[in-house]
Amino acid sequence: MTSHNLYANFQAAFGHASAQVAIETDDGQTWTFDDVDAQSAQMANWLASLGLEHGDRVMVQVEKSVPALLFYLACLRSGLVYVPLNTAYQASELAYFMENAEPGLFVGSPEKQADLEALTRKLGVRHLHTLGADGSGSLLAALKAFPSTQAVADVAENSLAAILYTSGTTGRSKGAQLTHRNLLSNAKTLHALWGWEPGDVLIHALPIFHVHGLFVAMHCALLSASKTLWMSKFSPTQTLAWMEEGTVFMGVPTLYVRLLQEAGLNQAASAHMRLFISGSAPLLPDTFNAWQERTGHTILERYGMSETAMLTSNPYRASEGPRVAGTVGRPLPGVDVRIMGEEGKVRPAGEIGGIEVRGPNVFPGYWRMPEANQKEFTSDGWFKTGDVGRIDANGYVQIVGRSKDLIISGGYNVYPAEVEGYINDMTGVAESAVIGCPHPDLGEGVVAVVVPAAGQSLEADALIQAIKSTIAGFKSPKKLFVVDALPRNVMGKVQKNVLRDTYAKVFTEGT
Ligand code: MLC
Ligand code: AMP
Repeated sequence: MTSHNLYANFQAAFGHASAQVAIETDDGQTWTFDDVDAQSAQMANWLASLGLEHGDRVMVQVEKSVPALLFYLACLRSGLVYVPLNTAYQASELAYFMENAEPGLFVGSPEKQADLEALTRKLGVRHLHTLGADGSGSLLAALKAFPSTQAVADVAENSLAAILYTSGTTGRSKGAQLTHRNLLSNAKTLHALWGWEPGDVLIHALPIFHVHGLFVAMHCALLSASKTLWMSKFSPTQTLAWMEEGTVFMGVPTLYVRLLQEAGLNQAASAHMRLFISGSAPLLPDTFNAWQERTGHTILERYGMSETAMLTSNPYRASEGPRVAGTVGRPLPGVDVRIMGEEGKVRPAGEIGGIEVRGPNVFPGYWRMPEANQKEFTSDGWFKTGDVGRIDANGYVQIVGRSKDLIISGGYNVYPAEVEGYINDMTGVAESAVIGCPHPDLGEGVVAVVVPAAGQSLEADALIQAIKSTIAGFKSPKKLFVVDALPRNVMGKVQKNVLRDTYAKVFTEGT
């Protein structure tokens, strides 16, 4: 019987390629598949020595590095629950995640050691270790005494592999629990659907604390024992240079927009590539068309989310149909997608409604949030994505909007209610509204509209700086307007659509 442990499935794929290069970094370091297995085993043995048990959470907020990836694999092979956090989160944002997930171990950046010591001590986190992008910190130093073989833990297929913090419509993030089965089923489906083969070479440009860079990209490469060209941080020139050797690239739309600004991007430069995949945010048809014109490649757009991993994909093989701009393709094999009307009836082809999903990829629910689970799943077991769309007569899903109040900036999710909460707490602020406006580089840019408290005056730039020093930079408003009052409807609700119209051109025309 094959193992339910996701890592054991990767390990099985390494067999024929064990001495080959698994990962090569932009500073020239390499790891073979044997190295990946041995070093993740060593980390797993160290984790066991800390007394961590199956199901314990391990929270990680570290810069992108190969050891950080190996540490994720070590958690999988130990049956521990990996909880990655965006490196942009500041101290004020961290406490909530620690309190909610109650990790047995927190791994952070060496530069933040002092703050983290205070926080973990206060919140009763048993172990704190550090891991720097350059290999510094206590984690790698602690490994030396441990053997580099380990028997991959047996897990039940519904054992948790990871918790990803997402959403927060009420101002607080929810931990999406993902099981080994969720991740393995999705990885196997994408691996087959997108035609992965051992000779493939992945160009890896995304961060590794989200579904896209960690699960979609890395799981496909590991399952096919393909080489990964590993960028510490997205660089258009490095990406272009690696296209000579690479075959698959995955990016959020902003990466494609930035690559299109490279004069060297053309058919010859991308001739070795087999597949360009986009997701995490809407790919504008203009970008899709410009890419096709410049490179001769048609970007494959797919759709997913933290709670469900991938849901739909445009076709890979021409025999399965065209890749259509402005659509996210058909439901993946084994995944059901339906469009639900407000009246509670499934909508026919072509009609717009809420996108709902069911399948082995769909998470079992949010960590310790029974009310949210009650609300976000239907009584017959479908998950409500919060996205609004239609399915056309050919079965292609088109996302036309979101019922959740969410901004996607450069592929990162920003929840207006959360940002408004921080702004409203600032001195001199009466209230605020945060919206997303079209942005040529980021897709949507964060804009805040703020009303001063009675008798107070506010200065936009100073307020932006104050917000930036409190919360992650990507959530901070790029533009802020001080106004006397927010527009409201007769019910007293802020009319965000009016604000979005008013400020629609702030990033494109600067008004
Ligand atoms: C960085 N900054 C951003 C930003 N990223 N601002 C808004 N939106 C963003 N996405 C700000 C920083 O705070 C900083 O501000 C300045 O930009 C420079 O920071 P940087 O780190 O040097 O930025 P850069 O390298 O240019 O990063 C841009 C980016 C990055 C697009 C490369 O954001 C990125 O890697 N995005 C990918 C996100 C991703 O992987 N999403 C997948 C989610 S999974 P200042 O003011 O201090 O200068 C998912 C499910 C699915 O959604 O379907 O896949
Ligand atoms: P996250 O919570 O970070 O996993 O973000 C998931 C959300 O990203 C989805 O609910 C969608 O709103 C959005 N998303 C992902 N892929 C696409 C896509 N290809 N087109 C439009 N939106 C997308």
